[in-house]
Amino acid sequence: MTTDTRNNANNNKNEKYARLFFAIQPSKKIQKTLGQVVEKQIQHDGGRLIKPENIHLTLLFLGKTDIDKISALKTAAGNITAKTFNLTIGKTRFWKRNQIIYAHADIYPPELFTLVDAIKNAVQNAGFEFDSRAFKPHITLARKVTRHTLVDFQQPVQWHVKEWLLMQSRQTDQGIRYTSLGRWPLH
Ligand code: 2AM
Repeated sequence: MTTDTRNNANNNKNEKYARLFFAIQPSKKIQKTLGQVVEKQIQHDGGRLIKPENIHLTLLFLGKTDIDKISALKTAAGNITAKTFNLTIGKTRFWKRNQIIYAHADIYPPELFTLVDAIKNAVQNAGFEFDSRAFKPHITLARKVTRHTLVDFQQPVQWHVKEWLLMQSRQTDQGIRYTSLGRWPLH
């Protein structure tokens, strides 16, 4: 495991809780490409684009977590071994109820679901609670969207996923900011 100490949630002694989730995050290049996919559409139809640096796929949302428990969470996560996998992202979809546009992979391979199950088991065994709703992989590109024209990428994006992260979400003056508290390689 590598710990991103720069962004350690314990740095700020005034914070007792952190809003956490596990995720995979593509390279800056892929984030930029995905960020541009619905840019024009949002300018035309309305909605709020996700900043490219915030583009990710959530594996497990934990929500409000006591910061004193983060090291136990990282220890549990560090015991997981899982395999690398590839995602080919070739289209967008509209999730009407959530009012989001998200990028969608043609196939979500079994390794992704195995990783999510391993994270769920590990954090549950370590005494953490989380929403038990079924995992529905998606990469949110825009929020507060009320209509959408589906985009088929001319050239699908190839994402080789080789690590996963523990992320903290913070509301800042500049909007939502995600920082990584830990990252673990896939093998
Ligand atoms: P979304 O993109 O579909 O909104 C950080 O907030 C990440 O956690 C986002 O990817 C978000 O998914 C997800 N998230 C936020 N609240 C959640 C919840 N209550 N249950 C599951 N995932 C959530």
